[in-house]
Amino acid sequence: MQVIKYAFQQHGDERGMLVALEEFKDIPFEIKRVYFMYETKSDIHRGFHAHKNLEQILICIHGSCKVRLDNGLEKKVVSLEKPYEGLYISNDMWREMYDFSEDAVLLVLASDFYHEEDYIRDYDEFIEFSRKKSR
Ligand code: T46
Repeated sequence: MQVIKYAFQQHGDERGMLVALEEFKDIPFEIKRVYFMYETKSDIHRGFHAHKNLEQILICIHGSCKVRLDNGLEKKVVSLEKPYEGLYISNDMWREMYDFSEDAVLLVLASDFYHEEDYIRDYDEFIEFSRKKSR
């Protein structure tokens, strides 16, 4: 399984750091939605779904968290600990976010608006979906 983790360009000077993200340049898709999660308790696991079409980039802009990715054949855990790191997640990855630090803010850039019907929330359905895709 290929994990795509970007290290975005950091613009730093004596005032501090700045990261700028532009669609189709730093981010490989049109950014149609931005959301973020914070105050996630350390024992909480979120996600547990894949998507039919959505592409996303996850950036832990403060604190840290882990993401477990599962493509139906393999699983990998990725740590997000730096505000300039972005994890690309294609639609066909089952994802789980966990191990949030108390101060974690997880920012997500998404290629589409929120559509509940785009979610695959049943694991067996996800396995069937990924098998059909790889046929
Ligand atoms: C994903 C992972 C990384 C909205 O109303 N609009 C939105 O854009 C989103 C993302 C959520 N919501 C509502 C739906 C739920 O009532 O916010 C509530 C929490 O969403 P959810 O349980 O889907 O959150 P997570 O953390 O399980 O998953 C989210 C994204 O939904 C998902 O697409 O890939 O983060």
